[in-house]
Amino acid sequence: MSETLKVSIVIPAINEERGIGKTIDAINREYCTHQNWEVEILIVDGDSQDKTREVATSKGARVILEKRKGYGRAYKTGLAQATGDVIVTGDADATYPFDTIHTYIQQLLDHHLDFMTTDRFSSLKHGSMTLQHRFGNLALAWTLRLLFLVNIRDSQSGMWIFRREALNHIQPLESFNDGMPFSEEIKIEMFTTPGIKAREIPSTLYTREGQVKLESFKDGYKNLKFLFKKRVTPSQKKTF
Ligand SMILES: Nc1nc2c(ncn2[C@@H]2O[C@H](COP(=O)(O)OP(=O)(O)OP(=O)(O)O)[C@@H](O)[C@H]2O)c(=O)[nH]1
Ligand SMILES: [Mg+2]
Repeated sequence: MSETLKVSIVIPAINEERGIGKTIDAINREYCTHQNWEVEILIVDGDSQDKTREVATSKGARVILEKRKGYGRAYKTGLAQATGDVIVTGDADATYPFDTIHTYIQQLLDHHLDFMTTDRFSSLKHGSMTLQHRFGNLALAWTLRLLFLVNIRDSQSGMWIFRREALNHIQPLESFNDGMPFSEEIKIEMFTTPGIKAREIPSTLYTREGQVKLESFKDGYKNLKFLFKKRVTPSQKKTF
């Protein structure tokens, strides 16, 4: 049998009782066990007022309570506690293809990659993204490409598959943005750090379960402002 690979699945969640169960159930644990991958599921809960924590625990996940607000804040806390050799992320709203992550992990291993981000636009499911969101995402991705010369189509995708070791070569986790810009920031860091092999892969997006947390205009503007600010801020990353 092949050597054990530890996989940590890190999922931020706030009031996602409608999507969290479906999200966790989609993971093909049978395949992982067959491959001798040991899977831990970490739910970083932002003090949900519904049954998110109970549902997550009943599905075998470990719940980390992070009361401080923010998508990025949740990831900073969750990633610091993830012990896997490989980390997989995604939302708790059943939009990301957790049913396919075993093939993504296999791809990371087979191609000796350090970081993969998923392009949701390759196969958007009907009704999964409003026209307004699509336009916003397009504008943000264009800005990121121009400012950082990183060739990715989907700068806001929340599903990444990467080696934990890569985190040791980018800027310290704590200096990342606490809000939604965390998503674009991790891609900029991974794609612009020499020595890190990063790739964007085709993926999909399903229709959301439960209430939207994103505030389109406010978050879109914050993400845009963040890109310009980061462009002129000196990097804090270590080199290989
Ligand atoms: N712990 C924690 N999780 C959060 C917070 N804000 C958002 N999340 C979670 O982070 C994930 C991303 O948030 P979403 O509201 O789905 O944002 P989005 O995917 O850009 O927008 P949608 O198109 O509505 O899905 C979801 O699983 C949320 O529950 C927060 O402040 N704390
Ligand atoms: Mg979402």
